[in-house]
Amino acid sequence: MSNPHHPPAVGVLDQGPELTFPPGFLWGAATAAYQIEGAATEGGRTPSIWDTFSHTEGRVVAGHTGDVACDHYHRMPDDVRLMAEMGLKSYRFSVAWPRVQPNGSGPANQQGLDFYGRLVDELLGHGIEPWLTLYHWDLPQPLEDAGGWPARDTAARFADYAQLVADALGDRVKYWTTLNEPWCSAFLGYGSGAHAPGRSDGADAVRAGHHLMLGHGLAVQALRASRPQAQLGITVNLYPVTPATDAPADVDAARRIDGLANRFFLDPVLRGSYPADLTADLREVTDFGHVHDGDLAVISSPLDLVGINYYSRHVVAAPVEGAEPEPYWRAPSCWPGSEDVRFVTRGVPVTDMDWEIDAPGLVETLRRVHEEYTDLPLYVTENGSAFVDAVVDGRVDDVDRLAYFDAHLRAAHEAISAGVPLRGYFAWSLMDNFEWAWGYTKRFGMIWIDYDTQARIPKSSARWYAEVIRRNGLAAQ
Ligand code: IFM
Repeated sequence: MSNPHHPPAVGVLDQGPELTFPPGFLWGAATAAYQIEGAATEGGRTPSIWDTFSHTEGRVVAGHTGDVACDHYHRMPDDVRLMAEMGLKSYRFSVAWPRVQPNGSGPANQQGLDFYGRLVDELLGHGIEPWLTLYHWDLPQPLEDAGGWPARDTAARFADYAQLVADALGDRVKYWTTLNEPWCSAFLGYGSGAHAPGRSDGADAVRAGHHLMLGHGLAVQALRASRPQAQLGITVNLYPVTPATDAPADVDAARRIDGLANRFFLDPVLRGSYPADLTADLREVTDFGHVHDGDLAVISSPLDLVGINYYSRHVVAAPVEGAEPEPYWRAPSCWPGSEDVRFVTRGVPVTDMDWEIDAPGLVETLRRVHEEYTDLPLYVTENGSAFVDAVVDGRVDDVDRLAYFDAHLRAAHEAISAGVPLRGYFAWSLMDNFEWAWGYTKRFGMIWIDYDTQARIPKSSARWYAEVIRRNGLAAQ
């Protein structure tokens, strides 16, 4: 086993004093529409940028697509039953924009809305709080054809779509996330091109990031007006960024990457401004002429909560001659204005994504957001790990994933003890699914999916998590 954190074995959680979480802590699991639903051409759904991208040769490992995925669209009641058996208090899912508003504009597609209506009712019927994400990367293809997120109009289209969803589901859904991980949509989608729509232009990536946040702000205003009881937030993927050494050049590299990865979104949304050092770093890339008067006031519209997705840490250094080729998320084109910063591998244990396992980084991240940015309730809206799993005698004993969750839940508890108003935690992911450019080759789920038969097998981590939820905590080590 490659993970140094050895949690108590499944079934022996009953010993020792408890690390108890606050009453009402929202224990959940998360998924996203394109990653699990399948039924890509059913019920009036039209193509998104991920349909186009995954059907383009060479974009996704082994030519995998989300056409069928976990077939959740047809198996939804069974999947909700599995959630209930785990004792989940909440389920975070996303709505596929092209399913409910084909082509990204115009009237709603009732069949699409009905699917999510049935999902919400099924969840509520099992006592599970629905947590709805409006945008988890599936932009309707016609909107991309009209310019995509680098085009300002896409922000207005997003707010219209948000309103359609709120009109249909706002009577039953309390928790709303506008965007999931806008860094990925902007910098992987339009910077490196590793994600859909696969474009690669630094200025477009920066514009996309701004218009995503503008769409978020417009959607918040629309939802706030029509659904005043709703709890509204955004989900950002954050990383502690550490310089490899104390050398000033390494410290400056960390400042730059922190600017692009974290502060690019945190500052506009929570402070209503772009950081001055970031705009200076991007001077060669864009003059920020796409930022109109009043945009930042819209972007910083008041929220009720902040969602944080945490997976790993970035360790960076000043450039050196002849640096090695980098994995996709370190590609220079992801980091306009900082292309020559070097990402450093420390040799600590990694997941199957090659992401360093760094649970203390979760404490750092949560404390930073609370101490530097906001008193709002925080939620870990995603945290999890890919590992290579195997079915042995009908069971999947995913000890590494279980250890990852265990270590990060201890970190979450530590953050709460340090005063962070952390109100919930969503494991990523409920089930194995389509891991974007990696297709089905990376497994993040607590539930194993057999993609040939669509059989589901709850892994050891699912049973362990069920026990954590039942006792609202873990045994202290
Ligand atoms: O699978 C993704 C998810 O869609 C967004 N957050 C990170 C996960 C793991 O890469």
